[in-house]
Amino acid sequence: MNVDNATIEQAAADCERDGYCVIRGFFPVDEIDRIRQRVQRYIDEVVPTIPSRYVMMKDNDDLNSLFRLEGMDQFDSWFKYLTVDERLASLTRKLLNDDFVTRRVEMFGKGLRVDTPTPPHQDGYYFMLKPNNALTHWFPLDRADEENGCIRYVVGSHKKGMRDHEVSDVFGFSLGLVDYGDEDEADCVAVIVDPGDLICHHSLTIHRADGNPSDRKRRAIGVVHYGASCRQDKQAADAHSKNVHARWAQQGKQ
Ligand SMILES: O=C(O)CCC(=O)C(=O)O
Repeated sequence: MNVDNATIEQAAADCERDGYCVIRGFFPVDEIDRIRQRVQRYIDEVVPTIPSRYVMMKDNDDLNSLFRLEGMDQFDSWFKYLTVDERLASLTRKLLNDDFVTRRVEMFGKGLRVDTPTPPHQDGYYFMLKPNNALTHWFPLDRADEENGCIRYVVGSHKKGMRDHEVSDVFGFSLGLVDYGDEDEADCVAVIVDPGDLICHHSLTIHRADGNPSDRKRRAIGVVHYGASCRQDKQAADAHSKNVHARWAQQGKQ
């Protein structure tokens, strides 16, 4: 679909109020089919050729446990179209109230009966930007609902600033909120989406997801954009990334 102004305005109002927005039927279903095919090709042909830190599996011998493909646009130029796509770009500029630079395209997966949760976190904590103005587009390749680990947002949390995070023991998610509690959970809503739908969330919005005890996959693509006016503490961000990967390597995870 072309994104018309009314849709963009509504998305911006929702995102400003809640910290996230959902646009139903944003992508034609045949486009999602093509992306699924390219993800499969990526797994078959690209994954064997790239460093393991860009391919995260809970168990390296079990493809069903694959939960993250990082930097897909870096290793397969086909995915770059998502970083310049004018439908997403016009939405991003409006929601960030700024021009943008793309951080990366990634896949978030939850395989069948892989009951690993996504800890509550704010993306901005590890983006290390000033001001903290970034946006993630998250869209499902499979229906995502309460049974297979859909994303859950703490409504309005983007207005309450950055919270403290600590090292998370969930492999692949380096940090989680220190003090996520009942009050947060009371404001937390499960966002059920079908292939074609698009979610956008701000880098200060607290979000989490349950594991996937079901017999259905839950795969999604994430495209992260930073506001062009933000400055990143690159040294701190690189040091954090290095530490995290060293820790996972020590645990035999990479
Ligand atoms: O897909 C997930 O479970 C996590 C996604 C996420 O944390 C994000 O897009 O920032």
